This record gives sequence, structure tokens and C-alpha cells, in this order.
Amino acid sequence: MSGTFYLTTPIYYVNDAPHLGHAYTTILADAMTRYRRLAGDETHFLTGTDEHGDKIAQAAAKAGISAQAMADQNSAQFRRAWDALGLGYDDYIRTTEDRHQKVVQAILQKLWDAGEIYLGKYGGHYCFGCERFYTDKEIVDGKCPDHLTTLTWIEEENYFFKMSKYQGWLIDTIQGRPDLVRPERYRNEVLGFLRDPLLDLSISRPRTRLEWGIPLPFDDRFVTYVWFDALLNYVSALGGPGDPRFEKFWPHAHHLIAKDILKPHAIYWPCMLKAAGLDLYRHLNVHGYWTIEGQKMSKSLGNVFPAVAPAEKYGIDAYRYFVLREMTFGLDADFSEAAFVTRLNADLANDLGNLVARATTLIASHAREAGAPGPATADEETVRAAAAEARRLLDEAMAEFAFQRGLAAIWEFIGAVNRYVDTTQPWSLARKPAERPRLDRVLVTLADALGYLGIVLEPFVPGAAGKIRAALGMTAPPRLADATVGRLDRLPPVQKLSGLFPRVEDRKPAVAEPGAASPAAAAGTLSIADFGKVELRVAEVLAAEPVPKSRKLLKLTVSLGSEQRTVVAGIAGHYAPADLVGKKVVVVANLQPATLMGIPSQGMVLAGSTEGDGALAVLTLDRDLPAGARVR
Ligand code: ME8
Repeated sequence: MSGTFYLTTPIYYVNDAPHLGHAYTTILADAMTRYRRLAGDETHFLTGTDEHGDKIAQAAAKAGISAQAMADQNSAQFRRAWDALGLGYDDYIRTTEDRHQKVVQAILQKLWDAGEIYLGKYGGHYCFGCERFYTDKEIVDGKCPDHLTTLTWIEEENYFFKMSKYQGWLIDTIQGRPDLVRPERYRNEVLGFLRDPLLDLSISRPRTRLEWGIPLPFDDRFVTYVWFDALLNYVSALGGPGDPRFEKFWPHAHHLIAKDILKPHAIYWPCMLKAAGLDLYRHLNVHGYWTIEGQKMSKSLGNVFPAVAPAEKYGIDAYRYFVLREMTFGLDADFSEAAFVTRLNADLANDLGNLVARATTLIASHAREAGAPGPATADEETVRAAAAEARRLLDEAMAEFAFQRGLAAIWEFIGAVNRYVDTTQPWSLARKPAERPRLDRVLVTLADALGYLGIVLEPFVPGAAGKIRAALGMTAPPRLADATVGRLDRLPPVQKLSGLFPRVEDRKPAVAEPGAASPAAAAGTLSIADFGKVELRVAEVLAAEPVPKSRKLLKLTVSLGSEQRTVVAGIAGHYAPADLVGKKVVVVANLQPATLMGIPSQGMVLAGSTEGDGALAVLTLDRDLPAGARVR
């Protein structure tokens, strides 16, 4: 695959500082353009700031500075945040720039000349926060449904864009291109809006009310409505129709937004493009909203999460990984520090970091005497097939902006390589001189697997991916086409790479204020009564089988004496099903049932494990007891 790819983020309002939500969209855009570049595409990534309109004028007045000064300050702040996060935008558009205003005025003039715009009168309920009029149907208790503030009735002469005439065309277009707006829930939402009559769009504001905007080229008593101005950034940044950059990239335009601005992007924008004789974008990709520790981010709650903060505390890669992995594209997700630290420790420090440290250490310490590797066996075939499968799933996921699925596929592969190390036990091979060719085959396979990771991880955790490639001496720009296992037939020189993602120690329980919480809670301990609520029982394993499509899970049928249960356990990497049958294990018998890979699990098998080398052992009995016996 090689082609052209143009990706935009929303241009952010400059009345505020950048926060986690803005960072998320911009990180996604960076990860996606990196991925497409890795796949061989020529990419163009645009972000920027939206600087006109009431919202900015009012914020500037409140701050006692000019609107331009406010725009300059805050636009620079957004840009600094993206630079601090290492986000590789190709262009940064500001709507106060000449290059933008020229294109907006040229398109307005064209629409005016074509009779697409008329002067009319309008009265309506206006929200200054949203900069738009609300219809009676949208108003909630006389208030703005978004800001919950009282709306102001405004009546004025204004210019209107004949949007209503495009309703039928838009419905047909959305129905004919099922993935134009995606994921599907948002397409359905747009088709829902379009079941009501589409009204003409007021595209001007009288200067008597608002000065801060782009003057209409055909009547300078008015400035352009901020959304009409803002949406055109996607075109003006490419120089507008006729510019070679526009001709090259516009046919490959993808927009990335959150659900809050679906309507302007899925309704106004297509109609504007159609009226101006320009092609529609390829896809509108819509993600959900982040909440913070379960709450909506809002200034009044004081929980607005600054855009760069998590990177300062935990590093850029960990931040990228967490947001890309945690949010299912299209749905809302919650940002909590506890969840962040859990993922950092489990996925990055443990699964990935330990693998890289283990493998590079092994290779580096045995490289000197390396010879021709012995023949590949079924173990190597497993790794090769896992790599091919992860690539397939990754490509499929990224075509749909399903970042979380793409990462899950790569982590399946990491799991397979970790199991390969456990199975092949290179450290014991190293003790037997006769096994030297076998050892070399294992080490070569590990070097290959690391090289693969150094490539496929590049879009997501570019810092770590770069370090992995450097440790393997891979100096050429990474290419997805090279991400296969089974290419190396000789051990390359490899440098030891440890501490790629240092573990973050779990936060200690808060020290109690004297006389505050109960003593038990304060010390982070559990009362015997609380522990007694956990019903542990001896269970005999009657049957065990792998869970299809899962490399971690086994499905166990266990007897608790009086009853049989199905328990799904994440131990497939450590136990073959046959090894478990007949064993007496310990299960938590009163756990809420859960469904894992479609299998209802009625309990949990206890096992111990170490963080370092990922060893795991299921708890069994020292002496025989009947199934069902209580464990305390
Ligand atoms: O709407 N979760 O700008 P804006 C996820 N200027 N993403 C979030 C978020 C959250 N809680 N909060 C904000 C505007 N975002 C207009 C856009 S485009 C022609 C004009 C992100 O500063 C998300 O990308 O309010 C959302 O769409 C955008 O910030 C809104 O940014």
C-alpha cells in the first residue's frame, strides 16, 4: 500500500489552555500519520487554532487584552504543548492568518455570485458559549443544552447560506457511503438529525454586535460566522482550490473530531463543499469524550487536566500508550491515574519492557560465540505466525481508526514471544555446548521479533520503538513492509536495553490524619470480618481446554463437591490443559460472574506470580482435602 493521506484535527478555540481532550485528538492524528508513513504513504497532518468569534472576543474582554493578543498567546500555548509532546504536525493553521482569510473570502464571494447566499431576517435563541442559535426543539428548560445557561433572544438581519436545498443530497450521500461518518453510531446520529427539516444557515454576524471576524467580501457591515470561517481551514491550509497542495491532498482528506462537533462537520461542512463545487472529504472519524476519574472535565469542578501533565510525570510514550489503548474509538472513556499506572506497569514495564531487557541481555551475552543457527522448529513457526497475524489485525484496525484493537494485536504478539522464551529456555540451552545451534536459532528469532516490534510500535510509542531499533543497529527509516519474523539468518550485534519503561511503584495508602478514617482503613489493612466475606474453596479440575482465539485463557470445569462450575483462568501461557486435570486448586467461589471471550466464568483460580520474569504457579493443596472444602 502506498498512497496519499491528509489528516486534520479540529482547530482549537484560543479562549482556553490545551487540555487532555485536545491532546488526545492530536496524539491520535500523530499516531495515525506515523502509521500511514510507515506503510509508505505520503502524509500531511494539519492542526491549528480557531481564533475568531464571540467566545474569543468575550474572553479577551474579560482578561482586559485585545482579541488578537489573546489569540497570539493561546495559539502559541497550544503549539508549545504539541511540540513538548513531540507531535509531528506538518502545518499549523491560525484563522487570523492572511492565507486563511483570503480563501474564506474567495469562497464566500463565489457562493454569493452563484446565488447560494441571500440576505434575510432572523430571530432566535442564541447561546454565546456555543456561538449559535438553538431551535425550540433543542432547548432544554429554556436553556442551552450544553452550557445550561439562559439563552438570549436575538433578532437581526443576516446573510444565509441555502443549506436546506442540500438535505436530500446529503441524506443520499450518507446512505450511499456507509463509512463516510464513522463509527456507525455517529452516522446514525447524523441521519437522525436529517430526519428533521434542514434550515438555511446564518453565516454572518452584524459588526454592531461582533467585530472579531472575517468581513464578508460583499458586505463589510458583517463578519463571517465563526463556524463558516473555521471549517474552511481544512481547505485554506492547503492554499485553497487551484493550489497544487490542495489538488494533491484534498482528495485524500480525513477529519478527526470528537462527538461534540459532529453536526458542523457532518452537516454544514458537506453542504458548504457541495455548494462551492468541491469534493467531499473521504471520512469523518469521530471519537468519544474523556471523563476524569468518572467526572466530566469542567472548569467549575476544577478537574481540567492540562494537556502535557501526564507526559511530564510518566513520559510521552506511556501517555500515548494509555490514551490510545484505553479508549475504544468512538466511545467515551475514563482517565484515572490508577488505571494509567496499572497499564504502565502491566503492559509497558512488564510485557514489553521485560521482554526487551530479557532478549537483548541474552543476545548480547551470547553473541560472541554465535554460529550458524540450527533449523527452525514448530516454536519458531508459532512466533512467525503470531507476527503475521498481529500485522493483519493491526492493518485491519488502523484502517478503521481502531487504535485500541491495533495495540491489543501487537500485545498478543508480545505475549507469544514471552511464551517462546519460557518454552525454549535459552538460558538452559546456553549451558549445553551441543545445543549451541539451537540456542542461536532462538536468539536469532528473538532478534527478529524485537526488530519487528521496533517497527510496528513506531506509531504508538515512538520513543521506545526508536530505542529498540537503535539497540539492534537498525538505522534505516522503519518500514511496515519489513515487519516480518523469519528474515534474519545470522545474529546481528545487539546492545543490552533495560529499563525501557521503569515500573511506577503503586501508590502507598494515604497516611491518615489523626482521628480521620477508621484505623483499619488508615493503615490499608483488611479486617478479619472483611476477609471472611471472600469465599475460598477447594476445587477439583475435571476438564480443561484452551479458549479459542485467546493465548492467555483456559476454560476449566471444576467440581466444588456439590456443584460443578466453569471458571476461565488466564494461565494458558503457563499450563497445558492436560497438566491441570485432576489437580485440586483453590477458587474464589463468591465472585460476581464475568464473561471472558464470550464464556461465562463463575469464579477465579488463585495463582501466585512474579513480576520480573513472569513466572506463575497455581495454588494446590499440601494434603488432600475433598472438593468444596472451605479455605480460610
Ligand atoms: O470545538 N474528550 O474547538 P474546541 C475528548 N474550534 N476530546 C475532547 C474533549 C474531551 N473531554 N474535550 C475537547 C472547537 N476535546 C472548534 C472546532 S474545527 C473546524 C472547529 C477535543 O477547542 C475534541 O477533538 O472546543 C473536540 O472535538 C475538540 O477538542 C473541541 O475543541
